[in-house]
Amino acid sequence: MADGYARVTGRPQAILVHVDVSTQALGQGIHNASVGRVLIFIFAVSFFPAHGRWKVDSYTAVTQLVDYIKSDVSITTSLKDPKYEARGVVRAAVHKARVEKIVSQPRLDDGDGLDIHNVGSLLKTSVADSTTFVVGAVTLAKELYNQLQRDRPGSWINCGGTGIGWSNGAMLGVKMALADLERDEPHRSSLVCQVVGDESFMSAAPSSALWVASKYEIPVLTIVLNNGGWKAPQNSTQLVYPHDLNTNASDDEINTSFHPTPNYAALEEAAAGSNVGWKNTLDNSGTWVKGLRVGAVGEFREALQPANLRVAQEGKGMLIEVEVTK
Ligand SMILES: Cc1ncc(C[n+]2csc(CCOP(=O)(O)OP(=O)(O)O)c2C)c(N)n1
Ligand SMILES: [Mg+2]
Repeated sequence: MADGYARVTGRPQAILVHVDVSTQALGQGIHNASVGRVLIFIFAVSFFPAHGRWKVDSYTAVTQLVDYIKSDVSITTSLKDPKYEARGVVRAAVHKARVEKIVSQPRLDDGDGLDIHNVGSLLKTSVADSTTFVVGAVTLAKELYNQLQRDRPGSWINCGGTGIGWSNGAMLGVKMALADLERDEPHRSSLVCQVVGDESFMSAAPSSALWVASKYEIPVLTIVLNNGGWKAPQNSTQLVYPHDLNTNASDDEINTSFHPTPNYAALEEAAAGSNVGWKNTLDNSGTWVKGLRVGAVGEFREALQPANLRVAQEGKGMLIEVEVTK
């Protein structure tokens, strides 16, 4: 954007980016701007001071910690103190209460809106346990995770860092990898379901990923969580400025709104070369992909049935845009 602005006006625009992921995402733009001798001010910012940083996957970290605890006599002796057993009992009770609360959150009458508890609960009960979720759900990820209650390792795949726009491509790789692994098991074909925030979806050239899916017939189900744009920056700003103007600012005022929102369902079909928008017909029964928009529990429930059939059994593509309520 700043590049195009400067080319027309000759004046530089300023852009603010996070260090790390966003500066990496800028790479190609910086190259183009520098070769084109275009003026741009780039401010790379980070708010995360740290005493140290280590890279390790959670399984390895927990295993190392447990091994260390078990092998250290002074720790194992202290752990025999009854206060730790009492603490264990309390923790078990807290966990039970937490799970009960999660289960009590969805409101699943047909006319109810689609908050993230409802979305997660409907997904959990509508798709097979063998489903692999590829997730780029940002502010909605925690509640989604709580509702889905995945207990099979590898059935919830999230990007390692904080860079958005990872899941459109990743879901295709996940599906292709699973298809390879399942090649000798003719009756198994796991559903791969991408659940992605609207901006995370848009920021990663969705038309390319969706076109690749249709071209090479990689059957995936995409759920776009349309919550009107970016929510994460508003949340982060409030953590830094809990009492300032931002607290009552609308999404439009802080420039994070996606209204009017794109038509994600049509985008899915258009990317795969359907006639949507070209011919005055909504009949796309013959196309490889299908896009739908849902705004209530009953509609989502209804959409998930053909989604399962289409993607898991017929091996075709589908996208469901969910209008998420708070
Ligand atoms: C490559 C990259 N660019 C920018 C950001 C900064 N960023 C973090 S979350 C976010 C918005 C995400 O929006 P959406 O996917 O709709 O999720 P929501 O916040 O609505 O839950 C942005 C722009 C980032 N993390 N990674
Ligand atoms: Mg969003």
